Amino acid sequence: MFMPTPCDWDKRHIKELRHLINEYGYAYYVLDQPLIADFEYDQLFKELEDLERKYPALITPESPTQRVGAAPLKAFAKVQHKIPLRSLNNAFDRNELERFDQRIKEQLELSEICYIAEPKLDGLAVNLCYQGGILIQGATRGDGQVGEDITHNIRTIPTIPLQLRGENVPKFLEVRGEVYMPKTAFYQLNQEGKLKGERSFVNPRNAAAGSLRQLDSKITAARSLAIFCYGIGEIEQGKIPISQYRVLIQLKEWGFPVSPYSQLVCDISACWTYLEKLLGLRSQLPYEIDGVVLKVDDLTQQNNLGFTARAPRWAIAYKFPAQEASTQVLAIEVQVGRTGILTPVARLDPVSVGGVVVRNATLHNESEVQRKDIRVGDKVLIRRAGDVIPEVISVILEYRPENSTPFAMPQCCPACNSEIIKEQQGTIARCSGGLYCPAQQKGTIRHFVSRKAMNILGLGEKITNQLIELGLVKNPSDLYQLTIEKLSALEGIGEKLATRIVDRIEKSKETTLSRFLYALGIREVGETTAQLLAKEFRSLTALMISDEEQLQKIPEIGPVVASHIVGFFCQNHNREVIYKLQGGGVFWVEVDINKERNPNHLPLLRQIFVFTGTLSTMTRNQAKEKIQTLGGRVNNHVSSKTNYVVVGTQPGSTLNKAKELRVAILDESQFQGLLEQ
Ligand code: I6G
Repeated sequence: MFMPTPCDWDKRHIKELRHLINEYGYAYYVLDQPLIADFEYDQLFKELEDLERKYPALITPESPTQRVGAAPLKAFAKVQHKIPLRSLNNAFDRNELERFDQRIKEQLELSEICYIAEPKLDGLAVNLCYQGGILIQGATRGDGQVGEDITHNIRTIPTIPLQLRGENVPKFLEVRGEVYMPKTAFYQLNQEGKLKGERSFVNPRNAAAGSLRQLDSKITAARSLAIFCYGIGEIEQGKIPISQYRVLIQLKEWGFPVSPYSQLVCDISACWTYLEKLLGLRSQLPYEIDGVVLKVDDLTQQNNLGFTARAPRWAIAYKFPAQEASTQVLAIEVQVGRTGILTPVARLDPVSVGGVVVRNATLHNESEVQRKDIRVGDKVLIRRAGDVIPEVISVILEYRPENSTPFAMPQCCPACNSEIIKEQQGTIARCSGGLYCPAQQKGTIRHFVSRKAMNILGLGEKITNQLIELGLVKNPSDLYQLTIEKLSALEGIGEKLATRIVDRIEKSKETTLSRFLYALGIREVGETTAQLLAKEFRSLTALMISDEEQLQKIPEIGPVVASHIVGFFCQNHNREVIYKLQGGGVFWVEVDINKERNPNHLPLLRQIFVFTGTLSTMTRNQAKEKIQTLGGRVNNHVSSKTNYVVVGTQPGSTLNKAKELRVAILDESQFQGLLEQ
């Protein structure tokens, strides 16, 4: 086979390309400050790949193109760690932290100690070895003395440097860190697994562990793993920093990602403040943390304190309340939602999870219950993460009662006895009763009066249920026929409250087209789609007479949403409700079409924005209004259709997702600049 010979220019160019790719990758992944546009980065990468394909003899293991290995391994080799990876002692309350501080002060005979507080990621400890600055080995912690060689998988994690940056490169170096899977990647992985009928991972930590223990590195490469590094093990012919704070700076200079939340705290009460702050942030972080690690900052002091057999004396892990707990399923009930979907819900023996008492957990749908084989009487592991509804992760089969039976969905709607129709290969069960079904009526009314819809405050669940059960309200238009007399006849409502509710119903009559469309509760038409439809059609009549083809001309509207919209307006009873609502006084101001359609007024026409984090110069609603007046839209979730993600302080997982999808990222001042332009 003909092998072209590289000239000096090719060799220099390959070196230069690798350097640039590493620099830009470091700025993007580690510093979070992209220096070039994504497509420019992709072009450089492709250019390097082309050259390496042309001159394979010039490929080196540390080249950024060489992260994913070719042949899968047969087994993992064992690795003896040069310096053991120890455990940490745990603390579960403030007292234990204070005792830790006291012990250290006594042992060092000092009255003041400076600590460094670092988030404790719920991931997997790994050890990375660098020889002459080149990554030569990555290993799991194992039992602390002997781990497994997972170098081929470690190399696929984009934020782990294959070659150290900077000046101070030791002859040999061990770096310790925690590999984790971001929450979004975890949910996506389980979602994809579910579609393929695979078992789901219990939590991001298990998913990260499963991904690192793959013999085929191509699988690991597809799993979006990341790392935060926190320590140095063995170091040969290199300068050892004088404090943990300096260790973190040095790690960053070598190119390792280091948690942005690490902080020096100079007494135990400052540590407590840090801890409470981080606990508050916990649900917004794009990855799971299970506590805070507190370390004596000064490395000489650390040396003087030394180790017990198991753990360093100079560090402690404060554990946050668990997000998982075990409890018993007392019953499985089936709820009927606004659109008739039946959802099985587990009623649980109340249990505290992360400081909150959990009584119910969603079981999603029949096939999910069958897949996990959850039965009444089972002891189950449940999980509560952030604002997400608690979920049953798995059944602890050892405790299953002998006489338990598998769960089966009811044959008829539990609220109205109507026939149940199965959709989407049987995964969705829907009541066919429509607005005849009281459960769907209740859901419809609750949605109609909700804050983002008609915003009728005071009409809570109890009152709505009574109104429906007494037959006073069957559909949203009946709300506008309510009087003070009718309302004050209900249980628990005096004349004062009735007057207030009637007043609020009256106020809700003046609304906007988008709110009204959202309030109608058309399937798949959420707040954003409703705003989109209002903007595109300007009038309700125009939308009501539109067909699926016309609707699908709007880029965000696909065939399913289009068919739900057309289907909704085709139904006589829906049209009747709309006319009655308008007859009852509901109105909105039509927009001046000519002004809005002039593209000079709409420089952000069809541009989709997503916000993450807190803006300092305006509220999100103010920003949203500005974007909308310039023709743009604001969505809640980032997707490949998003044009810009605007990042404020303490951004959430959206930022990572935006990076994954390579969506343009604006900080607040860039966003301001765009608006002013
Ligand atoms: O397992 C660990 C997680 C995080 C650690 C650790 C850490 O610091 C942020 N630090 C030490 C010293 C050890 N394990 C032993």
